[in-house]
Amino acid sequence: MAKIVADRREEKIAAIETLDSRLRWLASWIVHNANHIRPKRDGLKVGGHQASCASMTAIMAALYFHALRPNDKVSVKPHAGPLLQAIHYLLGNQSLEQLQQFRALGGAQSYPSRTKDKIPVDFSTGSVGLGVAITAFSSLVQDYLIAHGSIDEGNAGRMISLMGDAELDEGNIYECLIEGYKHDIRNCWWVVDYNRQSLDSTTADRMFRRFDDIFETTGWRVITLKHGKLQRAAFARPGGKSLEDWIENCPNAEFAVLTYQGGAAWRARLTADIGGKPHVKKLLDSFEDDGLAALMTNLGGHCVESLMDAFDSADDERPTLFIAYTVKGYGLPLAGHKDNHSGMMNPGQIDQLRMAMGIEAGQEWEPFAGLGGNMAARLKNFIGDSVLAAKPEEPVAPQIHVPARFAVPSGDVQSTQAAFGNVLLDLAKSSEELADRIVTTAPDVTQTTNLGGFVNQRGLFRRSDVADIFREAKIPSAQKWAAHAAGQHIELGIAENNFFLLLTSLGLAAPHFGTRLIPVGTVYDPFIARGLDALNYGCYSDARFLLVGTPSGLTLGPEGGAHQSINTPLIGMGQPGLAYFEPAYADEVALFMRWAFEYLQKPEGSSVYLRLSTRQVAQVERANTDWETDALKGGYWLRPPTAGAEAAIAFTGAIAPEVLAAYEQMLDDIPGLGVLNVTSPDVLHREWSASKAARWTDRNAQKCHVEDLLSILAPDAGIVTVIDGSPGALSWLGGVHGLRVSPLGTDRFGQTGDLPDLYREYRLDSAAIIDAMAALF
Ligand SMILES: Cc1ncc(C[n+]2csc(CCOP(=O)(O)OP(=O)(O)O)c2C)c(N)n1
Ligand SMILES: [Mg+2]
Repeated sequence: MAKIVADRREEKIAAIETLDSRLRWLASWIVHNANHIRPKRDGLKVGGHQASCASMTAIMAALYFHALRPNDKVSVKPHAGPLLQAIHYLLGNQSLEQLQQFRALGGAQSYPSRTKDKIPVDFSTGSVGLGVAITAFSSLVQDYLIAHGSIDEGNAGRMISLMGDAELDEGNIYECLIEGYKHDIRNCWWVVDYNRQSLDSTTADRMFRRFDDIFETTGWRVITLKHGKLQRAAFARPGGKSLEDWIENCPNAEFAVLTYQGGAAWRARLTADIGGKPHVKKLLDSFEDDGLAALMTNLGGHCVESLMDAFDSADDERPTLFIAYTVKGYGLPLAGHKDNHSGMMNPGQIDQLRMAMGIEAGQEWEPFAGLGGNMAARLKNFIGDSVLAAKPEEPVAPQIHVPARFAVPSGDVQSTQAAFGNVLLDLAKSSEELADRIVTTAPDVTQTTNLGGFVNQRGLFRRSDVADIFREAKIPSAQKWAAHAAGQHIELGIAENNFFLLLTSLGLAAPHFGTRLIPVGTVYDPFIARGLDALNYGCYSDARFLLVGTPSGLTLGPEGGAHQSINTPLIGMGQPGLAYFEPAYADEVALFMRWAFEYLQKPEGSSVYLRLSTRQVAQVERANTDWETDALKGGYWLRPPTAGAEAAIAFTGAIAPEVLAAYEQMLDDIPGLGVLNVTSPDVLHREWSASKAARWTDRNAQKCHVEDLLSILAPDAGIVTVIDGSPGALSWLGGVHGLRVSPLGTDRFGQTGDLPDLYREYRLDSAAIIDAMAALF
């Protein structure tokens, strides 16, 4: 019995080793084809990373064809994209055409992409570090869903990152470790392709071993795979200890140089350094040059058996870091060269590799070429029987009902931030399913962004209960801060990267886990910039969430220049996958939130960003709800102009009172003057530019809201635009019908002050609006 099991394991190792080299070939060939065979029209290098792929073939073969469980999700380092493509090609999930079009329009993407690739991609990658940390947050989301009864504990998958070692330089990794420790994350693996090379060069030796400490400190188990079984066998032989010690002390750069130079160089160097020690010469002499090179590069990350053993040994839920020593470019003539990151084999070198693989010319794309009929058939079966082959497609989670209207928070004078908190509070008190699916989060700004009401109702989330010590001590506080498994607010420390990655993970719960969550995250508006790449990453992954940037702008007054956001409207406009709205009034907040909860569930929808303010603004009387349709399209006439009017003020957000005051003062002089409330510079501009593009594409020409809105004005009318933010967010309005514009807004750093002073200084007050209008005429 034991023998049969052992034989099966031997067979499995042999199959995975064959896959290992097959993946090395296919990834090399995909890149080679794109660069050297596919005709080029622009003379540009296509690129691709043969060395980064070769570094990781055994790791990926052992993970996907041995360790993977049905519910595991894997994030693949960007530069190993071709390997993931090759794996799915072998499985029959990827077409030859896609591989031949690698890095071409419509073909396999350079880096794994959830939205653009035809193969299943669990996590997009590209911006190093983010694709790693996302797995930790997804394991937290999985725990949330387990605690809330949506996933059976027994069905928990592992969230796995296959990462490059240079990703360990990204600060977001450590922010994530700290947060992960606080939340006691589990079922998370990071496997480091520890080739000790980044893009520029070899990495510093001084960090050696420090990573163990850092990860262990934050609750991770660290498993280091330094040596393959060939090396371990050699170390056990006479003289082996000296060899082991030599490797242990060899600096990264020198190891890389010798790897590149090959067997003879290894021999010369080892002989010089340790040849005089007992038995070493005999040990070295027992290997031919090629054999010696193979021995010296037989690191743990290239040894299928060691990898399988390591993966098997982590058979619990503890987060685990595998440091798998590798050689960048392993098995290729590029191995070890410090410039190999974007280095590529030339046609002669790829030919040699092909011949070494036993693949005949013309058979390069044949998945199992050169293996012989029996072996090919067995390998095909082996792949077909794998867990990966049986993985179902991502689920499509049902949509969650959104009530037809949200009640408008009452109050004649309100801020949009308070209104946001009150709408959420109403929901929290309701029995709507929507309310149960909302998950709120904030990077240590829960209370100051008005999430507190929701949190008091719904509780903080922790896998195990955490008491509210202040409450138990009967110290008065408006906040209930107890945490439990049913809680719906995930509190984060101040780290905006973590915040956006958590929003991303929550926003992918539907496709990842089959349960839709409605994430709502609040952040101080200026600090969106701190997590901007992670926000972009979330949007690129098509994660769906409601982002609330608040408070914003100079309107923050005494908080001063370090907290007053200026260019976030441009971020809102420029960011694909994120619809930006900036309401002025509480009823707009209720309208946009309701719309957002629906829109972020739609297949063709996106995430939504609300830019809010703490400024108390007198609310306007509404005669009816007619304004709502236009408000959702990006703008409505708050004070409609008369036909042929000579002027209008177009504004966004919290400076509404200054705008209305200026309007009152100018109305006598400018009869028919209009006030346009631009609720979304983003949606308005996007639709305008799409409608212009439509005439050149095959899409049906769209009707354009901003053209409609402005067409009522006289052909030579003037517009004053005003926003508490970059004036460029609105000044483009003049281009729609060629109207003259006088743009107001902030394009200098803010400073402390009260609102009258600041609005005067930065020309956001009604006097400035009137001056700007006068300048137009
Ligand atoms: C945020 C970010 N900065 C820079 C780059 C450019 N870049 C791509 S790969 C790389 C180094 C990768 O080294 P490593 O992670 O060790 O990967 P490997 O050696 O396995 O190729 C850099 C700097 C990037 N993709 N993302
Ligand atoms: Mg590296």
